[in-house]
Amino acid sequence: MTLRRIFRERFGAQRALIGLLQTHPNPSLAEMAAACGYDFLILDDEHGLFSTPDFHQTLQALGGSDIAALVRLSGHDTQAIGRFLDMGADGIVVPNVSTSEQARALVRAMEYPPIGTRGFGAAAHRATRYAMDLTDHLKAPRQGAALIIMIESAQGVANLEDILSVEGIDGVFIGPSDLTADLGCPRDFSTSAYADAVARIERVASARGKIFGTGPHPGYPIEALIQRGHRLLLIGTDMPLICEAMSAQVRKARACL
Ligand code: 3PY
Ligand code: MG
Repeated sequence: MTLRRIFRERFGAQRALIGLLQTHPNPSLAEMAAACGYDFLILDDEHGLFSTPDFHQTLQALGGSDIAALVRLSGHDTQAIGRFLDMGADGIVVPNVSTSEQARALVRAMEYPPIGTRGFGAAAHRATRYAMDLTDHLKAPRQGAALIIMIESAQGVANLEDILSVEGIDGVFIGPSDLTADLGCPRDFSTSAYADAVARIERVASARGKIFGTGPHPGYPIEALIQRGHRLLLIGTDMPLICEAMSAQVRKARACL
């Protein structure tokens, strides 16, 4: 995170933000995403293959760019939040948040004591330009750090009002695959249970003034998502995107044979 690049401030603009999920640890790939103009990149510790040095080097590769670099945690490890913020992540995405107790612990992990539980190590890391920005950082440690929760279960949908009443959550992502699985119909996006869950998330997040979004999926194309108020649009994942481009190229070449 640089002082110039504060992801949360972009939530105020009404424009939708478009992002990519990166699962393969490669700083050049992240650099390419920045060059291609995505607003944000989520480096994935839930399903991705990043080691700690991979995360660090990938965040370093984005240091000079305007893209916001978020990390999706592998679970609810509150210690990991401080570590990724120390490395300079612009935000944290947390999978499958389903209760206000979980939300409270996550928010507290974003703050230093006495408000929160974040351990102090920022002075040794990129987040403060190795202590050169320490004074500013200590004045507003949360300023550069967004917290986005994912709703991926029926319990999370039912508890969303309570979850969002916890001060300090900036936005909501819907995880369509895990949510449909929890509803008993993995990746079937056509059921009324799923439609009701999505509509409820949209309604509650809007009423609480929180930015929300998801990725386009069957029945929910990007145009419909924008029309329904989604402003965090995760429009692709690195490996399927590369695979798609490769397949299209091979198909095109074969058609000429
Ligand atoms: C899901 O669909 O479950 C996701 O987590 C999308 O990233
Ligand atoms: Mg998921």
